Amino acid sequence: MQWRALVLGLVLLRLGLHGVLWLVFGLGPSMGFYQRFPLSFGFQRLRSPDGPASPASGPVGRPGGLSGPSWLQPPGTAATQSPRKVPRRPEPGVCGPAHWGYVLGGRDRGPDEYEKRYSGAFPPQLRAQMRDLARGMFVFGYDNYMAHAFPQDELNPIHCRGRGPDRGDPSNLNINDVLGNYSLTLVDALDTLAVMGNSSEFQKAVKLVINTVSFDKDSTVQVFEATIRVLGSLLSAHRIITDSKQPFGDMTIKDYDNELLYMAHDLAVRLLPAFENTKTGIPYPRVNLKTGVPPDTNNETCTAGAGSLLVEFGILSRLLGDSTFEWVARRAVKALWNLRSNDTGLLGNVVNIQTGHWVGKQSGLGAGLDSFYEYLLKSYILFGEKEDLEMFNAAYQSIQNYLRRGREACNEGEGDPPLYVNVNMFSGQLMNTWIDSLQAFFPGLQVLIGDVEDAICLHAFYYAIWKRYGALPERYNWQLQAPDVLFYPLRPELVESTYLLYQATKNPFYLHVGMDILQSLEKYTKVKCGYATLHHVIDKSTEDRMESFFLSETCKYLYLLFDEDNPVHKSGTRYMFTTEGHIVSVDEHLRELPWKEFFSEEGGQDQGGKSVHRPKPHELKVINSSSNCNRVPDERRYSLPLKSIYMRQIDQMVGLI
Ligand code: DMJ
Repeated sequence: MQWRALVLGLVLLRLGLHGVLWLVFGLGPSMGFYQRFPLSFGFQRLRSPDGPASPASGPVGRPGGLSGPSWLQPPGTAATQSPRKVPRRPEPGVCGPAHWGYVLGGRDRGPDEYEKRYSGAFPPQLRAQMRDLARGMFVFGYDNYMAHAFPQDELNPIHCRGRGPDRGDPSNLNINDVLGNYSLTLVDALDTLAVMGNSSEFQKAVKLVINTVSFDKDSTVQVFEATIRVLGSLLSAHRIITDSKQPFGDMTIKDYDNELLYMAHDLAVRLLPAFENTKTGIPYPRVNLKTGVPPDTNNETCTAGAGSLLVEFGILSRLLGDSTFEWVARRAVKALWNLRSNDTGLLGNVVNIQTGHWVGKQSGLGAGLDSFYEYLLKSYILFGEKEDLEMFNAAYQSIQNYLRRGREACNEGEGDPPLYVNVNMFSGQLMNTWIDSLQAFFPGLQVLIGDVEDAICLHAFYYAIWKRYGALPERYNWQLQAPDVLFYPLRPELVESTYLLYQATKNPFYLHVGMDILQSLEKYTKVKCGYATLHHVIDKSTEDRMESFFLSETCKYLYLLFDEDNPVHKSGTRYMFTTEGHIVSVDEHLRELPWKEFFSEEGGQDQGGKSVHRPKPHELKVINSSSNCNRVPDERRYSLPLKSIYMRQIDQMVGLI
């Protein structure tokens, strides 16, 4: 009797909890804004095709009796179907409205209702309002940084103060990896000023950077962070200044003499010691900008940190006509690539740069690996080197084979909707049941390769989490359906994917998503002098930190989402975003090698056909370079694949989470 009472009590408790969630988070009938745009976010436990869900404890992939979400099961099991071949294109007639009528089951909604709900539902006035809100968000953060923090690296938005490296505690890597005492936030924000068309502030900021920022600092920074946030921004701003077409308004600088390019070169040279004395060619994770690799340094690096330098280093090399930078970055990518598992084709997340031994065997899409994949594709887009695309395609296929769980198609078939999980790189076995917020960049990457249907699915999953908390927790446990790590440092990844999906689909749904994100940022993170990191996505407590990527990425993508006529996505121009959201125009000039060949380990030939000795890692020295950056770029449109999507696909997807 007691036992039965306990079970009954638990059932009632659970029903009560669902009721509370239903009321508090609006997971049931829509209210307010969502009366016009109703989405139902049923956070019900996912069920396997043949029975109720059960906890994911116990060995995964046990033959027979598998239970719980199919995400727990290895790919290729009956429940999950065989690994997905990519890119998957919907077959005509299969994904059409008639089929969805079946998939949606009881929810009998005709096409008209979906048309009404999602199409034309975002009036131009509202869009302009949201664009202005995004610009205002940037301006508030930027102005406060300039007033209270510059020339320090970051703004502490709650106490209205500046923040620099933590000299008192060198082990505080969370701060010291990023803050180099080089006015990080100002540097990182340069091209956002241009994208927003603010030429006077852009010109002022560039002059400030030229006149006040120096890299001759006793700062030990992470090579990756310095590259994507500082080097990338300098190069992007340099290209904006020297662009003969000036699409953003007059962003030229009087008497500009390539100073930003020289600064980029200076910084890159200071990062080069990371590539010396490494047996594998994989760089050390950190360098001191004055003294090189610290004697007590760590030999372990994450894959993304070591393998996502090619875009910035490649641009620098090609602008300078000096292959050194691209060569070291490319060698690092290849070294990592050669260490992938023979069986799965996957890479781990942490590697020893001397032994090539994988210290972290977790393979996933988030922290430690995210931008590694991103830069394989983006390097190809920018430089046109076939080998980059080949590596990307192979990596993408392995991701589909081993990381992607759930049913093959987003909107049809048996099983749970798709999700990308973290697995052991050698066995493909599930390693944990969380995903991290960094992974939310992946749908954006999928848009770039035209796998839009899958991107829509995955994006909807992340958006559903955002809806629940008004932010993305750093880690979310999909089995427990609760955050594992609770902070949200104003990251851009979901906005980035939202923007790219909007560009690909032009579906107003993504404008609604953007509006939702803007509104929660305003509501939960705006403080006295800027926008603050959310310490806890549930109780909404804040931390006194505004990371530089908030201005360089989060605000930029939000603004671009609503700024329909921005030159970034207008025809006649073509831009790509670096992993830090810096814009780079894609043009033939960057596809030309100013040197003849350089990809062999031994050496290559210069333009005159003379053979060139390729330095070994320990021989690397600063190589003088001459600038050829004033060539007029040959603009050609880089177009995202434009595909229209079906409205109910979204509705069904979010309803399933
Ligand atoms: C940024 O610095 C970049 O987007 C990077 O690739 C990942 N992390 C942050 C933002 O979350």
